Formats: sequence, structure tokens, C-alpha cells
Amino acid sequence: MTKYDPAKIEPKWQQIWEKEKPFAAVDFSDKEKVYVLDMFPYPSGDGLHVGHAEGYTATDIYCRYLRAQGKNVLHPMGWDAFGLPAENYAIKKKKHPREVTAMNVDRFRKQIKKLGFSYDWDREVNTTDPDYYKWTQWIFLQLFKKGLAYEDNIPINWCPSCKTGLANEEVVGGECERCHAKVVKKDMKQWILRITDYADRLLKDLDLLDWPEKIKEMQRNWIGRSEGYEIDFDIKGHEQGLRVYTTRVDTLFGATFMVLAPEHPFLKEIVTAEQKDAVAKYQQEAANKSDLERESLEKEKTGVFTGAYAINPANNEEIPIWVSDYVMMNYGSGAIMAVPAHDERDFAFAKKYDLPIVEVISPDGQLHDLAEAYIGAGKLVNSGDFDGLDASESMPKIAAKVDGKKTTNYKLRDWVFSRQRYWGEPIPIIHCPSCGVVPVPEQDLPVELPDVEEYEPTGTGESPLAAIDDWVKTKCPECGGEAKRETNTMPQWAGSCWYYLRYIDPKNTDEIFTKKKMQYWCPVDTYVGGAEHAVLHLLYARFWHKVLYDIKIVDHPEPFLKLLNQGMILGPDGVKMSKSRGNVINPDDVVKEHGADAFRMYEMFMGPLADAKPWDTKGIVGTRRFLEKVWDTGSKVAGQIQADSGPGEITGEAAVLLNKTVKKVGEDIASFRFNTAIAAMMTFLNESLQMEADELTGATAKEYWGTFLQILAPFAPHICEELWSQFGNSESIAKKPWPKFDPALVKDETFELVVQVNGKVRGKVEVAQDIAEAEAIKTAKTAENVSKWLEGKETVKEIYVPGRLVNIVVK
Ligand code: ANZ
Ligand code: ZN
Repeated sequence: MTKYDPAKIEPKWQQIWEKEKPFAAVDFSDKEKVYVLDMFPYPSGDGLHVGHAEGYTATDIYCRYLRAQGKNVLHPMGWDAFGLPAENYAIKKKKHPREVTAMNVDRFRKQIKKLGFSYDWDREVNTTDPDYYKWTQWIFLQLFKKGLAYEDNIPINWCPSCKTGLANEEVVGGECERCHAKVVKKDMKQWILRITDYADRLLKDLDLLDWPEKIKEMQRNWIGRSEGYEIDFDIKGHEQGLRVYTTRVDTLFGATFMVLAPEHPFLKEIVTAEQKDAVAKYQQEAANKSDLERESLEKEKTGVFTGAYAINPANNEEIPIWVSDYVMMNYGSGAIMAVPAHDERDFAFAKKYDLPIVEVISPDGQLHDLAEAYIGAGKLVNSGDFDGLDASESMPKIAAKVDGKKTTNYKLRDWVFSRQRYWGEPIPIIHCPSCGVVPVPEQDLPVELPDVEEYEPTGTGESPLAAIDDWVKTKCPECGGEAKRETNTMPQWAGSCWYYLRYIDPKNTDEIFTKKKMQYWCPVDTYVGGAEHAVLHLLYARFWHKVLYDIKIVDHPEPFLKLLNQGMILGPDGVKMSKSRGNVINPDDVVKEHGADAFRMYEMFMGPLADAKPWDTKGIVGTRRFLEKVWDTGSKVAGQIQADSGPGEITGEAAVLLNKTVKKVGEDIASFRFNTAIAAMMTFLNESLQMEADELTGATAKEYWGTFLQILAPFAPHICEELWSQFGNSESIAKKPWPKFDPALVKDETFELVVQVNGKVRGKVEVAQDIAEAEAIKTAKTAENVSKWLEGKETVKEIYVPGRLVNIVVK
């Protein structure tokens, strides 16, 4: 008998799959379609991460199972290859980004293929391929035509180290998501996408999705819908008033001062001569702070009095107008009515600058000396005619008195879409001195990224493309005059906003995809990837999809029906893998030492898919041993199988074990519980090897072990194909329908009956599955620990829930 040698059998089967393409998705097949999508990787210079392999293995098992269930599965792979990581790597290695990207893609493809995933490789896409980004640019033109892409000069987040503007979503904790440099504000002309137009639908349609609640909640918070009122305050000595946005109009009588954002345009009108210098200085200081610093609750409040006064419209009292950086210009109206008694930030500010604090909401209707802001519910006090009203009830009434206007605000900002970098899709726009902004005609797409020698960021705020004169200079498509190309590129997220649509028809040169294919394959049924994309990729892609839906390019309002997150695989030390920590596990090394099948199985055996889990080198040895045992058993059986050995019938405990395992593994795969499926197969093997049943070695051995190979195949496809062929099968195991189980054999004969007394669990007892009610109640009463709860009490009622519990109600 030969030794298990994955290095020999794995490449063999990979070549067969490569040649025979058993995993091709068939357009318009009569079988039920299922679209299972992986988040495609950006091919960084570090190579494939064991974390990539985790999600990819999970979907691969699922897809192989679905095909065996008779489904037509679309399971593609591609490369998210534009963007900063690729470009930064290129700069570091002093190689052109195009070369670097091609190299990295090749390496990733090789690594992925070594793991035996069942992708339909004929549908591979690469976001940096002009045939691909032609359509990314085409979508941009559709956005432009709908007025959803506009140019504006606004202060944007600027990363001084990456030398580019960033979207709000790319700023994490005040730092650049990529390089962790502190992000500053910079005024720049930008292309911006009007994602805020879709805020409401992006929020509401979350309800249509079978996504982890955590991710939905993150999107809800990011969109940040807030309902409140706009209220106008008069300014003493000025014609014009000031508008504030408040969610707590019930507290209006407690507004004892007003605060403007340092950038508020009205500041210069109202500031008094004495306060002018102080305000100007304060404005300067605020300009250097990040939004995060400004919004922090902990941070000590700062501010300056403007010298001006507003009139509180509820009680006509004069209240001072201050300026402070805790009020943001880009939210609401950039001005607030400050209610120190009931808002924490206002309270801290009032304490610091000795401003009046007037309680207007009281939990008990009494007046209190407040040591901190009271933010709870209660009744109105100090509020004139409204005293005694319940706070929430009072809102529309107080709003009506002061002519407040009901409005909705969102935290979501429009998407800053220009990047001053080389390695991205050129924005297909031409600037003409006489016609202004002119879109590149669709037939002229793609606007190809020119080859350049200098691709390093300039830092001037202009893209390196701006320096390539003969590329920049062009003719205006409208008037034919001299014009200039837009030199900014799109952000990394552009290509990944719609890649799942291109897999449907990846080679189409005339259209983004044909409608019929889209109607056949869309939407994506199951999407698997990391949770770190909760508000970036997953929100942007939903936005583009909705735009495509509105212009009738797609038929479904949402791109991804079901989403599953994989947990992070940590280093053996329990910490996130990183080069600097030296705790990175390289998939290539693992495959070399133990084989792809052991690697796949180990990653799935580590724990529930969604959990974070540390790598354990001993663990992979364990799955490797399991496969060795499978190999030895399988080879032995293969040697015994007679060419004429008939099907026979598997009976007795062997039949029960086999059927139960088939049922469990199938159900576990269907609900992405791969670790418990593997545990069941390990138990199966051990118990089978201890049985002395004829089934395992005699006439039915081929069927018994063949069935086992079938359910193991999605996890460890190479070894199973090999043994399957050694069993004398000429067709691939992947072509065999999923084995059926006999329901009569998988019933548990006993179950654990829960015994409650007055609804509290007091004991448990093992009883026969088909126990009669009377018998169940009798047994329950005699169960361990139960009798003492019944002693000396009168039984009022006995309730039996078949298959679950008995509840005895006593008095
Ligand atoms: C008076 C008030 C009293 C407020 C009270 C709160 C509590 P959300 O829920 O996030 O929408 N606000 C309004 N515009 C602001 C801006 N540009 N910068 C900073 N703060 C701003 O919060 C809305 C509340 O945040 C508003 O309601 C306003 O303070 C403040 F007991 O008005 B409130
Ligand atoms: Zn023109």
C-alpha cells in the first residue's frame, strides 16, 4: 500500500480540472442557478493570506455541495488590482505598477489554484484590464448623466503621506486607513458622487437583506439618519437670522446660548469689533484639527464669544452666540442651540465658560441642581405654558409655536471620488475652455491609462497624469476645440463596485453584459468576505447597484442577498498576523508540508467560520493524520474491491452511522457549519474502523466508503477524487449527485426530556423517542432531583410537549 502523498495527487487532479473544466457555470441551464461570490483579493506583494483561503475554502465547499445537489453554480474569481496598495508596492520596488500588478496577479492565481478551488476560471476579471475598466468608466458616465457625479471645490480629507484625497470612509480614527498618517483638511476641486441621494433607500433596503445584523447596524449608523427640526433664531441688530438643527426641540426653553462652527459663513457678519481677533485666531486653530478630534466627547471644550446675541424664540430671551469646534460645519446647519442642562457637550462648555444652565426636562416634575446633563425622558419645567407636558409629546407643539420645520439629516456624506494618483481608472471627462465639463463619448471608451515613467505622487494636489502633456491635451468632443483631460483617477473602490456583474458576461465587448445573462444569474445569492468592508465596499457597491437599477441595467434593487463574514485568522500567538510581528503563516509552506486538502480542512476545523481564531500548528497535523487514515482505509478497500462486487445492502449499525453522517454533513454545509461537519466525519471514521461489520470490508464496502468519500469530497477534493478513481469509478466524484439518507435510519431513538416544575427546569431524563404522554409524565416525576420539588405539593396541571419537555404545575 502506498503512503498518502498529497504532493503527488493534488497537482494531478488540479491539471485534470484545468483541462476538463468541470466547474464551468452554464449560462441559461435549466438547473436552478446559484451565484456564490467571494470578495476578490487585491493582489498585494505579500501574496495570498491564510485569511483569504478561509473564505475561499468555505465557499468552495458550499459550491461543490450545491453542484452535487444538482444546482448550476456560478463561482468566479478575479483581481481588484487598482489602487494604492499596488501602487505603493510598485514605488517601493521601483517597478512599474503594471508590471508589479501582473506579477502579483500571477502569483495569487498560482497560489489559489494550488488550493484546488472550483472556480470557473474562464470568467476571471481584472479591474486594471482596459476591457474591464472601460465599463467602470461607462458607469461613471451614467452617474454623470444622472447628475450623480459633480465637481466641487470642498475641503477634503488629505493624506500627506499617500499624497491623495480620501473618502470619509477611508479615514479611520483621524488616520489614513492605509498608512495611518494623520489626515488633514485640504481645499481641492474634486469629483464627488451624490451617494446621499440614496441615503434613504440604502437604509430602508437593508431590511431586504439576509446579512449579519452587526454589519447592517454599522451601515445604519454610518448613514446616520436623524429626525428633528430646523428652527430660526433672530440675531440682535441683524436682519438675517440663524438657523439651527435640533433633535430636541422639547428643550428649546433651556437653550441658553448658541454655538456656531468655526467655518460658519455668517460668523464674519455678526462678530463684534472687540471679538474679531479672538474669533479669527480660533478659526485658524480649528482648521488644523481632524473631525475626530473635534467630535470627541472626552476632549476639553474650547470656544470664543462672538460678541453677538440671538433671541430664543420660545421665551424671547437674549442668548450669547459663541463659536466652538465641537459644532461641525458639514452637519445640519453648522449652528446649534445649546441646552447645557440636557446635552453633555453643551454642559461641559457651559461649565467651562460659566454660562447659564436651565433645567427644562425633569424626571419627576421637580427642579434639581444638576451635576451633569440629564439626557433622559421626563416632564417639561421652566417652559412657560408647556410645563407639565411629557417631553416627547411637547415636540410638535413647541415646534409649531416657533415655526420649526421638520427635517431629516444624515451623517452620510457625498463620496469624494477623485484620487491624485496614477494607478487607477482615469475619470472619463474632458475640460473644455468653452464648453466646460464634457463627458468622453461612450464610443471613445476606454480612456486608457497612459504609460508613464514618473508615476510617483506629486504631492502638489495634481495627479502624475497631469504631467503627460500629449495625453492631457485633447479635442473637445462637443466643439472640437483644444481641451484637456481630467487627470484625477478613480478610487480603489470603483472597480469592486460592480465586478460581480461582469463575471456574468466577462468577455462582452459591446455591452457591460447582456441583459438575459444578468436576468439569469443575478442577484448574488451568497457573498462571503471579511467584515472590514462593512461601510466601504459594501455600501459603495449597493449605491452603484441602485443607480444601475434606476437606469434599468439591473433588475433587482440589491446586489447581494445573503452575506456571511469570515472571522480573522490570527497568528499562533493570538494576535493579528503581521510581517513586523513575524507571526505570518504562509499558505504555500503549509501546502508544501501537509497538502492543500489538509490545509483546507484545518482552516474549516478551527472553529465557526465567523469567529476570530488563532493558527495552531498542532491542529493542522491533526487534520493531516485524519486524511492519512482516510487514505489508508480507502487504499485497503480499493485493493479488496472486486470488479463484480454487487451493490449489496448496508444494514445494522453501519447503516445508521452512515446515514446519520450523510444527513449531518449535508445540513452543516448548507448552513456553513463546516467545523461540526468535519467533526462528524472524524467520528464516522473512528467508529467505522472499530466496527466489525461485513459492510465495511465485504460486498458493500465500495458503497459504504464511496458514500463517505462523496461527503468528504467538498472539503478534501483531491484525495477523494484519487480514491474514488481507485475504487474503479471512471467519472469524477464531483459529477456524482449528493448521497441520500434514509429518514428512518437517522431518527434518534432517544431524546433528553426536560422536566420543569412551575416552569423552572429541575431535571432531565433520557427517554425513548416514541414515548407515550402518560409514560413521559410518570418518568418525569421520578427523574433525579425532581421529586423534592413535588413533595407535599398538590399537582394542578401536567403539560407534555412531545419530544421536548414535561412541565408540572404545583401548588
Ligand atoms: C439641542 C439639543 C438639546 C440637542 C439636547 C441635543 C440634546 P444627531 O442625533 O446626531 O442628529 N447638532 C446639530 N447640528 C450639529 C452640528 N453641526 N455639529 C454638532 N452638533 C450638532 O444630533 C443632533 C443634535 O446634535 C442636535 O440636537 C444638536 O444638539 C446637535 F438636550 O439641539 B441638539
Ligand atoms: Zn468644447
